[in-house]
Amino acid sequence: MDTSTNRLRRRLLAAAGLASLTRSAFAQATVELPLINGRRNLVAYPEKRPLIVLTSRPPQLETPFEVFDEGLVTPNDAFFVRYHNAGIPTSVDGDKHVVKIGGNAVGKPFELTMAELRTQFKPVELVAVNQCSGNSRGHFTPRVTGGQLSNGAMGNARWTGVPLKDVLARAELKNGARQVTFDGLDTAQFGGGDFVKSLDMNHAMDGEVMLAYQMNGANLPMLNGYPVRLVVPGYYGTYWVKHLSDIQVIDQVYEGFWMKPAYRVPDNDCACIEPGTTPTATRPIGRFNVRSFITSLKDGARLTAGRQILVRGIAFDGGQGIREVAYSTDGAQTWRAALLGEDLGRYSFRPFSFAFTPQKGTHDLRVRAWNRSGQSQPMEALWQPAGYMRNVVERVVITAV
Ligand SMILES: Nc1nc2c(c(=O)[nH]1)N[C@H]1C(S)=C(S)[C@@H](COP(=O)(O)O)O[C@H]1N2
Ligand SMILES: [Mo]
Repeated sequence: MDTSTNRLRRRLLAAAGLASLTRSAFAQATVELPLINGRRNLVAYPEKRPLIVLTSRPPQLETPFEVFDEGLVTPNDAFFVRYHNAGIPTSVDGDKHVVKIGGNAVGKPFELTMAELRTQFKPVELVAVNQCSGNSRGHFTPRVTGGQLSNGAMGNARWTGVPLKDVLARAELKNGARQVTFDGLDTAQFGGGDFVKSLDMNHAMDGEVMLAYQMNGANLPMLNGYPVRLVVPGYYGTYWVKHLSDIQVIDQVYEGFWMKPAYRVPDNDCACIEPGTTPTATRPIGRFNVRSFITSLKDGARLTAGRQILVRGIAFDGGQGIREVAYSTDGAQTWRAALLGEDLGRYSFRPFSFAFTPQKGTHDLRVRAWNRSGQSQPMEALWQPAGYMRNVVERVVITAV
């Protein structure tokens, strides 16, 4: 029997349900990055788990740092996202998409569908880190303008695709060929210029630069460049053009906005200058410098005194491969060698670990990597006006109680 009490109760329950639904739909999960003004929203974009939002138009999403401790390869749904212009594609028909190959240094312009790209060339696979030039920019002191990123604008994936060299081999290149330009489907809507990047001819033909259509064995997520993107192993993400649609081989050095004045670094050995000064000469940003991070401990963590833990981390560089990682648990006074883990190739994250038994008190942990040509990381952060290429020896301070 439907008594008035029951009816009332049902209505109350419905109202309560609605209230809790409303709360969960609108409650905003946030994270606090270790930066001034570091509070960010966590939002799940299509094909992505909740990621750290830097901007929403266009989406710029950072990977929560814990992800790098989950495995050596960054899952597609956690991989960071970077765009410059607001006109990004939100759906692309992979069966109709074509990549055009042309330019004034090409004898025979042609087009490739995705099916042709997949079937007419021999596919290659490579594990490689993609890292934004501005990864960690928010940690610069003095601070610099630009996206205030912490350390999550990087990721390591297994890329499958076709060497650019094999594609260009069909284009009847002319002797005067000097550079290759790359354009994707996104467009500039508020000025700034279409996002177009270029590589020197010998770099484009090195056999490693790749037109990738798979990431970790699946189609590229839309936000990471579906259906095909450029992969430039060892080089900063700015060259890894997404939704690739137009390749041109040209007889000169391309100097569009995103090659000049954007994405340039001081033209000296450290790619750095005195804070607050202006570089005398610049060059296009190039390969990654050496970096290493502890992934299993957060700065400020509390541990149990006297109990041994295994500290884990990752290191990478611009393609020489990591030769050694050293660690210090006493604020850089003494160093020992960490144990290197699985080697997925010289462009991949390289895992390392070391055992540590903290005594009661505070401990200043550092890690420092060397690559196979002896390059390493500075103990004090270098500075440059665009906030690119940060690679200081990181510090994680823990307390054991
Ligand atoms: N089409 C297109 N490709 C692009 C960009 C862009 O704005 N448009 N940004 C580049 C930059 S600066 C970076 S760091 C990488 C980031 O790759 P991801 O978004 O897949 O992580 O994409 C590169 N490719
Ligand atoms: Mo970038």
